[in-house]
Amino acid sequence: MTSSFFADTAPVRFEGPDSSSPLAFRHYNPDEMILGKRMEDHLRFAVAYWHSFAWEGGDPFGGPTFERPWHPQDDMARAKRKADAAFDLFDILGVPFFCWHDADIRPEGPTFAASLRNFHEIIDYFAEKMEHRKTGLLWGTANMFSHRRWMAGASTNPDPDVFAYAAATVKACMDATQRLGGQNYVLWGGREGYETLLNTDMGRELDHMGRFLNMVVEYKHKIGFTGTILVEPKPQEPSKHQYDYDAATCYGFLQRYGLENEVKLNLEQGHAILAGHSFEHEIATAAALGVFGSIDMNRNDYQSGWDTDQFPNMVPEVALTYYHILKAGGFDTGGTNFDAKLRRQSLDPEDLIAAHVGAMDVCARGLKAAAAMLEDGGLEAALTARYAGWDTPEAQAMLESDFDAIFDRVNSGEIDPKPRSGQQEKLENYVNRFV
Ligand code: XUL
Ligand code: CO
Repeated sequence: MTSSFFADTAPVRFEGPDSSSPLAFRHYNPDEMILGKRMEDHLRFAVAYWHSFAWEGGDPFGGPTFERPWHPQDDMARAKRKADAAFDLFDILGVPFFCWHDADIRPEGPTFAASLRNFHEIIDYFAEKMEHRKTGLLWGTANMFSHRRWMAGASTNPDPDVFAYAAATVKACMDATQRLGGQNYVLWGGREGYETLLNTDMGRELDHMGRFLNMVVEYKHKIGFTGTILVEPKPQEPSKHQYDYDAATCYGFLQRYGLENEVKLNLEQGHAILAGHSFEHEIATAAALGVFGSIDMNRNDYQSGWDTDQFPNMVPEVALTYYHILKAGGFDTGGTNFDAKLRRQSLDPEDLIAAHVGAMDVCARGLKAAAAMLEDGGLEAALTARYAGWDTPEAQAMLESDFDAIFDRVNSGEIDPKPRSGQQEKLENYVNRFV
């Protein structure tokens, strides 16, 4: 350990389900084999730098509560102190990955060039730390939503100078992501959306966003970045309406701009809830469309109607999440990023460790339940039985025929549908045996 922020806490160990230690893994056992693969390699956990280290604990009614030794975050010495604490947490948790926005890791300077100098100094500092560690970079991204220059959007800004600033920012962040061996590069819309149509030319803004994302892909190929480009859907907040509303909307956008084979999706549980979907709906949609990439794992409050970014703690929900991920073939370059933050009263360094330990355990339990359901095969057998009619030669031939041919078969009485039970309760009971 290099910093005293976590009071030299020892690495958290797997102690098994009966351990009563407050800081032990009861279910997350990195080397345990699940469906022929190590648990660590299935889950691919990442710590989110922003919530865990950059967020100061403010809310719309009150300022910072955390008062970390590296707050306020306006100089390089404190940025390095923050990095020291962050890498200590990565070591304590033994996580394989972390993620950042440029703005989380470096102080903003008075000019673009000054901010970039700070950024490069920190990326060098990270690179040095990463040489002797297992923790790698899952993804990098640019914060193009906090500073006032982004208030009317980045690539969708009515001012072309902001588009240019966004392009230069993303170029620098992609370069740094590649330098640190990042496995993906993420673009979350942030303020790519609008407050009112009264001042918004939506068609033009979408074209600019489509061109911008094409520039990202062109640049990826130019520099030979081998990671995946990911877009992260969210329906609203901070914009009243965000263009990357949900998985289906993003897919339509990617197709419209010729990007459906170049870009995949980073899906977030809380964003799915805000869009009126379950998380597994978003994952299954992306998988069906061939654009599933990675997840931001958190949990939303079902009552509050805003993005609460809580650490996951509900095993049945998480089990269905990983069920659909396993069904989709698991993660390739993606992983499970904890885009989750403490509650603002959780002041102690140990709260930050406990939040991650609990979340990793919940995900491990969810993964084990999902794998057990897949191995048992009950849900898949029910699906096969429900769609069995489609496996007949007559049904397949129908898909190749036309309305007139189908009409004749129905009209002659050859076809007469017999409603059958969907068996939802039986299937729900089945899932409850595993969670
Ligand atoms: C915002 C959000 C972001 C993205 C990265 O709601 O989830 O943290 O994951 O910009
Ligand atoms: Co996110």
